[in-house]
Amino acid sequence: MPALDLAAWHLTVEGRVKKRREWTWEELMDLPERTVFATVECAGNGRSFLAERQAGVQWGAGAVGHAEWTGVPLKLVLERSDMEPDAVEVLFEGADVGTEPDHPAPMPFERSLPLTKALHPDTLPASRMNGEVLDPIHGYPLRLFVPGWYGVASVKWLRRIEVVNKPFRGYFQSVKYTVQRQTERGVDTEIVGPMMPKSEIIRPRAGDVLGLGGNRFFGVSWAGEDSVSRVEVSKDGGSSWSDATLIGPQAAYSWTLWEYLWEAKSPGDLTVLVRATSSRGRVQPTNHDALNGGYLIHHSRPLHLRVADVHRTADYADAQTIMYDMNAYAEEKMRLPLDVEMEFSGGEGI
Ligand SMILES: Nc1nc2c(c(=O)[nH]1)N[C@H]1C(S)=C(S)[C@@H](COP(=O)(O)O)O[C@H]1N2
Ligand SMILES: [Mo]
Repeated sequence: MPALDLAAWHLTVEGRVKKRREWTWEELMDLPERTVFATVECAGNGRSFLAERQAGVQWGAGAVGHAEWTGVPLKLVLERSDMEPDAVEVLFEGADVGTEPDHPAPMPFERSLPLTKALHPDTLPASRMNGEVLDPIHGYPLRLFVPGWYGVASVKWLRRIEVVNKPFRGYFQSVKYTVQRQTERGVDTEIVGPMMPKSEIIRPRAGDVLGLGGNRFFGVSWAGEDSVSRVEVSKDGGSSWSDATLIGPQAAYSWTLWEYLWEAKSPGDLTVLVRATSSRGRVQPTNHDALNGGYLIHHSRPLHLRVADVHRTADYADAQTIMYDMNAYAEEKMRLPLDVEMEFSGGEGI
């Protein structure tokens, strides 16, 4: 994590541009800002749940979060440098330099974006998260923020932008952060980009025992650049599905809260799955696609529960109670720096 001093800091814009420029913090802050609400997930989130172990950090479910991001649209910054007509991508460099086990030579963290995404008005070099100056760990003073894309695209400690006229193939988008895709020509390699539709059940949790009568499930679903239009719950491992109720706003880039109320009539074991459908009709799959390797882990993960022969008395049909519980949950979790189940994988890299 580089320690950056704002007085000495500047942002260089160079490459295939007519006007190379070095922005000071004050100059950049003079441009109009924009605010975007977005959910961001690490492309390797959930890796520890895969049947076949994949190299990298063994994330549990928690490498995902939602925040309000504020910054100057990248488009405005690029416009002031006047890109050459042969520009095809924009490359972003962070100030952190390091090595990986399979890359012993020191390298900065670098990722590129296609022009369409780089010039989208919601793509921001962000200076604030939830209205506050970025924490050093989240990229102070400036990070690129690419809504709807896996976290790896959002380069922290941004210090240099280079407009390039051929596709960039750096370590973090050729050796790491790629998936395989079956095409007519054979198997192609694709760079990890937009986030896939996915859901997490917040309550109940694995191993919880439900009671006879009313039971409440709640969680979140997200769908990258799309909004979530539907969430379904299965209690029989995917044979039959019922609609959950979406709560609060359904917006592009943003996760949506949902709840599902269910009357348990008899005791027994349950395998619960949840699946999201995006506004563009993309549906969360039931199984992990092996071509994704250790990335894009977005299948419906089974939650095993038991219904015991006891009656629960809580009135789970009360919407106020549900919102109250969710708010209490958010309040409790919000300020924890690392609300994730995580285990380090010795020497395997990211
Ligand atoms: N400069 C830099 N930016 C980076 C990374 C990094 O290692 N260096 N990691 C990326 C990855 S893989 C993720 S998932 C997100 C994590 O963002 P967060 O630390 O703010 O949660 O930052 C991305 N941006
Ligand atoms: Mo990541």
